[in-house]
Amino acid sequence: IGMENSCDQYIFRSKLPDIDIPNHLPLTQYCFQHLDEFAERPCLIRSDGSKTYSFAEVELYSRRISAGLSQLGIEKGDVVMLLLPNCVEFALIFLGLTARGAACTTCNPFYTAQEIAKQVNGSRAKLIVTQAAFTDKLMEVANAVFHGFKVMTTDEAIDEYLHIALLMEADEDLCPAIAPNPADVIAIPYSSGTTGLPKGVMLTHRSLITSIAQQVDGENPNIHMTKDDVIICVLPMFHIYSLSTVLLCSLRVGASIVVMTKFEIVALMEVIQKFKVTIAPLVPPIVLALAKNPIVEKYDLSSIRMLMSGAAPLGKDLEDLFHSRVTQAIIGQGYGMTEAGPVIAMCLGFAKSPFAVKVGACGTVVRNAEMKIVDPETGISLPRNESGEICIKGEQIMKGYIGDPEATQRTIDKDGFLHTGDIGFVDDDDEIFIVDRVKEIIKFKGFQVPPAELESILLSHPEIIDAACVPRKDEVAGEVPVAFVVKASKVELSASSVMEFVARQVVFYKKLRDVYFVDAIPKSPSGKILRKELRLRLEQMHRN
Ligand code: 4UV
Repeated sequence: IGMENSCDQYIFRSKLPDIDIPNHLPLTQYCFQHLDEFAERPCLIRSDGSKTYSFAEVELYSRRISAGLSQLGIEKGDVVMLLLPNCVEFALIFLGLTARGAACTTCNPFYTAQEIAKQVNGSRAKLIVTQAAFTDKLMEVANAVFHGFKVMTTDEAIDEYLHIALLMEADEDLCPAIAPNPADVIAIPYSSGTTGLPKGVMLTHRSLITSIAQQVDGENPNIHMTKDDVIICVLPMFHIYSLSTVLLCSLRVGASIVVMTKFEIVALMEVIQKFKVTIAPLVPPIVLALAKNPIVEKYDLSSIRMLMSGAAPLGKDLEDLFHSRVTQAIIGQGYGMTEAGPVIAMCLGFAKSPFAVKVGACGTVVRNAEMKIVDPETGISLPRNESGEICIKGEQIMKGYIGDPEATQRTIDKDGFLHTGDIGFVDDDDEIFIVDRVKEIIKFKGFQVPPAELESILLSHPEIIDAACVPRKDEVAGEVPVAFVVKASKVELSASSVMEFVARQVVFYKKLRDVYFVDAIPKSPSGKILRKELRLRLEQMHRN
C-alpha cells in the first residue's frame, strides 16, 4: 500500500487492495455477468421518456445485432464507425459489435466531412452507422476515403442506405459463435495523445474490463455504484469517459442509464428531477453552469448523491461553490486519458467505505495499477510531493495506436508505463494533483483540440508560411485554441480571414479564437515548436 521504493523506482498504488479481475472474458459476457440480479430492471432510458429497455432486452439486442451484423458481412476484426450523438442505439450497436468481435471506432457526428474521412481512412471502417441528419456529409466523406464503406441510419430509413431494423429484427439464434481473445481490439476511439495528429487508440476486451473493474468491482469498489442507482448520460458516448464510466460501468452493476442527446441546462435539471438521478458524471463547464446559473435553484436535485467531474481541471473555487448548492452530494474528480483505458485516478470519496479527500485533488491511482512520477528531462522517478510527468501501468492501458508503432513506443516505455504528458504530484495521502501539461493538446470543455491538426490546416493556406497553435485560458471552456501565424511577405491577410479558413474545415470547438501575426515561430534547434514560450507570450499579452 502506498509508496514503495524498489529498483530505485518510486511506485504509487491505490489504498484499495488489488482484486481478481475476470479480464479473460469477452466484454459483453463480463458486463452481463450478474444480469440475473437485475434482468427486468430499466437499463437504457430515453430522457424524453419515449422508450426504456430492460437489462434483459439490452442483452437480447446485443445478440440480435451481432447476428444482423454477421449477415451484413461484418466479420470478427472488422471496424465499424459509430457517428452518433447520444442515443440508446449507440449503446445497443456498440454491444452488438463487441459480441460479434468487431471493433467500433467512435466519432463526433458534428465533425466536418474532412475530419470524418481521416478517421474512416485511419481505422478502415467498413460501415458507418449514423442518423439521417448527418448523411449529407457522407458523399464528401466517400470522395476522400480510399476504400468502400456502407452506411446505416438508426432513425429515418433512407432508400440508398441500410437501416438499423436489419439489425434489431435479426434472429438471435443465428448469432455465430466467435472465439474471442482478451487481446482482440474492440474499441478504437481517437486521440492525439501527447503529440501530433489524432490516432486510433486500440482498446481490447482485457483493457476495457480491467478499467471497469478498477472502477466498480471488489468488496470496496472505488466508485460505489449499484443497481439502485440512476446515472445521467449527458456526456457524449463517443468520448471514452462516457463510454467507460457511464455506459459500461452501469451495465456491469445494473444501474439505470438515462440517455440525453445533448447538454442543455434546463433539460438537464428536468431530467435529474424527473428520474431522481443519483450519479452525475460531468465535465467542468457543466459543473460551472450548475454552480452559477440561477435557474438551478428552481429544481430539486436532492436525489444526487455522487457528482463526478473529469476530462479537464476543476477549480477549487468552483467545486466549493457547487458544493454549496448540492450539499448532500459527494463531489470528486476522475482523471482519465483515452490511451489509459481510460481511468488513471479516481476520487476515493466515491468508494463504498469512503476515504477523506481534498478539494482540488483529481483522485488516487486506481487499484491493480502502478503509478510513477518522472522528471520529464531525466526520466528519473520522483518521490511524493515532487512534480513530474504522471505515468501509469496496468492491464487497462491501450494495446497501442493503430498502424503507428512509433507513436506507441514514444508513449509506452520499455517497462510498460504509459506516459500521460500531464505534470502532477502524489501527496502524503496518495492524492494526485495535476499542475501542468507537457503535451500539446488543447482541451476545450474537455474535448481534444490537437494543435498539429490546426497547424497542418494553416500551413495549407497559400499565404501562410509558418504557424503554431496553443491554448489560451478561458473561464467557460477551460482553454480555447489560438494561433501564431507567419504570413508570406507583403501579403494582406487578416486575422478574421485566417480564422474563417480554419473554421470551414473543423468542428466548432476546434475553431481558432484569435490569430496573432508574428515574424517567426520560436523553435528548438531540432525544429520543435517552443509551445511553452508562446503560452508565456500569451499570458504577458493578456496581463498588459
Ligand atoms: O484522452 P482524453 O480526452 O481523456 C479524458 C478522459 C477522462 C475521464 C475518463 C473516465 C473518467 O471516469 C473520468 O472521470 C475522466 O479526458 O484527455 C486526456 C487528458 O485530459 C486531461 C489530462 O490532460 C489528460 O491527459 N484531464 C483528464 N481528466 C482530468 C484532466 C482531470 N480530472 N483534471 C485535469 N485534467
